Amino acid sequence: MIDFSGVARVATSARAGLAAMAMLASSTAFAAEGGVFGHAAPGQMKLIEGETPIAREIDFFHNDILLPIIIVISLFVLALLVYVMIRFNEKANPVPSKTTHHALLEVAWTIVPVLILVVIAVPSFRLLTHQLVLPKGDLTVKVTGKQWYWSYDYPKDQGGGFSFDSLMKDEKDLKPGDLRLLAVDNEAVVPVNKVVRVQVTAADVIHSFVIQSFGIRIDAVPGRLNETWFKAEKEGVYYGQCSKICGKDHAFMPIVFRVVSEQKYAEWLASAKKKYASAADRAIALADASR
Ligand SMILES: [Cu+2]
Repeated sequence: MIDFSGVARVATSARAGLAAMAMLASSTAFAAEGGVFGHAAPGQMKLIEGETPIAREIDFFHNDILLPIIIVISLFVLALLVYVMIRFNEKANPVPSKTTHHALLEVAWTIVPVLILVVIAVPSFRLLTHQLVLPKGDLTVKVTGKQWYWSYDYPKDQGGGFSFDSLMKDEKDLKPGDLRLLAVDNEAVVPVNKVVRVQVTAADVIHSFVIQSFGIRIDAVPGRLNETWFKAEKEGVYYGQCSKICGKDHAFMPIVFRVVSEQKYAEWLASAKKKYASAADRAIALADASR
């Protein structure tokens, strides 16, 4: 999905001119590298669209199984209520029946909901199994929730051996193409079409690591390592957010994963190793100096 917020701004702002054109140009350049996924669109009614097999299964379960059943049940209950109001009001039915039990009716309204739940349980358990039985991973990334940002660890045996913090960009630091409240200073990067295992924990309070386009929602709990996975099939930028009320800046700890080709990932690994290793060295040097 391409971000059209830049286009909307052109239409509404009289002094948009050059700045907006620059924004459009850069967002098309951005789109050429892959899509932008996981942010709400203007007027959006449905879930954010899924971009992995699991996320699509969630979409199917919600849109094609749960929603039709919910609509039918709601209409049925509404019809019963309307019927009761018309047929059994005081005027239409002055002498009420004294019936208190009806065996067949009671059996029916117990059995029918059970059958509905059994029908829902089959795809529900299948989906849960696909989510919770982790396939063999090509790559593991460890994510730690902190008040109020995320830290990412790339293990050494996979060419990593560094970690970095990822903080939301201030409004004044936004570059063209950056989404307000979603863009971060350091994005996590993963290769396309690889099974990425994500280990999630927290350092202070409970957070929740959610990237809806990946179909991931998992709690980040201090002292506990939760694990989930995704396999991104398209290159691009995927946005997520902390989804547990975790403190005053809960709304300002977005998650950004950039999915790139394998070659670009290798390039990023090499540069990230230098960038974040030197940052870690500096921190150690500072700590030593302050002793
Ligand atoms: Cu949080």
